[in-house]
Amino acid sequence: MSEIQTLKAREVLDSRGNPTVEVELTTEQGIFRALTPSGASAGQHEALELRDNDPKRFLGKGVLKALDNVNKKIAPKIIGLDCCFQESIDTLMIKLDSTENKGKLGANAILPVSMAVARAGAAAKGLPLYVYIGELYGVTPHLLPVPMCNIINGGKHAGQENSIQEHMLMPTGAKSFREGIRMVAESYHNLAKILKKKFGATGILIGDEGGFAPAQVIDISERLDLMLEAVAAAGYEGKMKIALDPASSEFFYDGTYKIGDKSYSGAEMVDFYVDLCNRYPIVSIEDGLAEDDWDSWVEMTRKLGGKIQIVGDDLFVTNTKRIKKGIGLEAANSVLIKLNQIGTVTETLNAIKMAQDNSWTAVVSHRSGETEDAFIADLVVGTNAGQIKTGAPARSDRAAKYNQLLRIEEELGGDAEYPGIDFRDYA
Ligand code: 2PG
Ligand code: MG
Repeated sequence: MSEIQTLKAREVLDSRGNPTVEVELTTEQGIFRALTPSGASAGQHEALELRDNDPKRFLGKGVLKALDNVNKKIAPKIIGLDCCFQESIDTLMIKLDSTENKGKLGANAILPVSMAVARAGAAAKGLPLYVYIGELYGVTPHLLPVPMCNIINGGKHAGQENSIQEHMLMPTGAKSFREGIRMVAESYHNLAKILKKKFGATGILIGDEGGFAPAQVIDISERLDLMLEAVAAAGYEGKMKIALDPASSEFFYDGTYKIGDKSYSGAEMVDFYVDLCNRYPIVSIEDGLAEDDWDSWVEMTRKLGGKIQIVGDDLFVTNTKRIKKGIGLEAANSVLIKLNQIGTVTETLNAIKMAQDNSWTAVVSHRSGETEDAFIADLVVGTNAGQIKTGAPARSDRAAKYNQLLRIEEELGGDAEYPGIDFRDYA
């Protein structure tokens, strides 16, 4: 038994310079902190991120109400409880909130408490966080993830409208996570050289997730050609696959998708992806279709699901109700996992479990607004999920996760496994 002695929240900054919630919890083992990330292309069905909407502070983005909810509503209920009771503490907070979408307390108040409780629980048992998460989840962690590294940022993350959001490299030809990260970092630096040469200083401007955001390159084929040129220049031709997150809810208007100056119906979007997959080594497409365009999702999975991974992010929002619907409809074959879309560690583990129990993959993900908190690195290994999406191999908000994975791989030693090209077989 290790009692939660104190719990308090403070307002700190995220990677975009917006306020976010940090929680600090103490037990006899010490101080445990956790920070909440924040999305930009957030789905409509996500749990609520509570903002103050006071234009005098942080342009309305302050989180003082969320702090109050931690300090005055959650803390009195949680102090004195055993930090090893993750599920009952999460359930208690869900009940205390009592809404479907964490609408009263805010997911940004509940989640960091849930994460800090997990850290305290791990310390109480004397375990590294990923091993403790493995205990909660019911597996022995051994699988390092294949990273999806976003080296060209578009869409909202780059201040662009009607543009594909994420262009990612997956080092599937690596033998280990460490080697994979090196391959990606070297390709990233080669891309910088190519962009600088072509476009000068504006070619290497950076987007929210640390990837390059060259405003001159809007066409998807041109973007992918540049990426493959960088991969070849780094000497990794054939060893790297491509994953995309168009985040298409952002360019979906009344039944029509708009990319650049072109318009597409749902069926035409699917054909657009079929054509791309015939021309490029694409192995995964996330949110190729909008968050409620279920019919087009079913069509895309029918046409491409045998060949590539079809990942639902805004479609599922880490919510088992929506994932269940997707499984029933065969609307995808993979779920993106974001802790703050649902708001507790327990519900996040349940979402991963539902995916894996149905032979779907689960891709653990960061948000575009991140912090130094690397919880998702432990989460992805703790569930043997096998894939992580956490931005470019640059900027400390992104590198923090990759660095924690390097530590975990080292610690696992001979027990560590890297799935490489077989990343979908581990579901
Ligand atoms: C996404 C995410 C993370 P955001 O769409 O998958 O890459 O972006 O956090 O802005 O929703
Ligand atoms: Mg997404």
